[in-house]
Amino acid sequence: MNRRQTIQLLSGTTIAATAGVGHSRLALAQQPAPAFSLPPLGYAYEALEPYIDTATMGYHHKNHHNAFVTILNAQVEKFPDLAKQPIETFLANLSSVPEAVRTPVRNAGGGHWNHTFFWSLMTPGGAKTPTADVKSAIDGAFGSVEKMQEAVNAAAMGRFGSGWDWLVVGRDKKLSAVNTPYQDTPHMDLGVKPILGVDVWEHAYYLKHQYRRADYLKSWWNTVNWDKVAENLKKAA
Ligand code: MN3
Repeated sequence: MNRRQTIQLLSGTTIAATAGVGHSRLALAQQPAPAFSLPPLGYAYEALEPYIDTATMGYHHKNHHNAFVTILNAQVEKFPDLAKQPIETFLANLSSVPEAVRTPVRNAGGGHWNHTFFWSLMTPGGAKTPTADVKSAIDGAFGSVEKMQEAVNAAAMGRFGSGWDWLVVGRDKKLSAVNTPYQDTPHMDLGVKPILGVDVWEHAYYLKHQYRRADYLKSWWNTVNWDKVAENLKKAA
């Protein structure tokens, strides 16, 4: 037995011992895990009632978001190098994504990022008002929290069809309200950093509010996780 064989034998033994048992476990361990996975919400589907209903949260997370994860993983299987960089990096540089998968990466990658961000921005029983740092940034840019909410709502109402609405830190470090079509993220064309975002696709509200996007937005503000917004602001500044 030469040195190389010894090393192989040793490492094989170690893997088998770590995995616990037999060859089937070992074979499974050799299959790489998918690059992206559906993140847990961190709260129950019913936790945001009465503002966001249980059925909407369930379908939205298990079906809509999960579909983006599945499609994104299928693209990464074709071009594994994609997963070697943070998702924000390739979303902000779509021209670097191989043309053969650019459109599904834009849609499914954007969808995965947007929804992951969105879930983290809602919480049951959170603070009803922004933290001091967030409030002072909002006051500086909009005049008041109410005016900021009006601006975000107006941007959302102005988005024809499906898309997202954002509070972002711009290149000038100031806050502004913007919207993006489809599953585009603010990193893509705008190159700005979002600290708050709301899904204004009809699937996000149709079961409870039908066509009334304004009613949904009014409800949605009650779910905002202001601690998370404060964390996002700190990171973006
Ligand atoms: Mn959605």
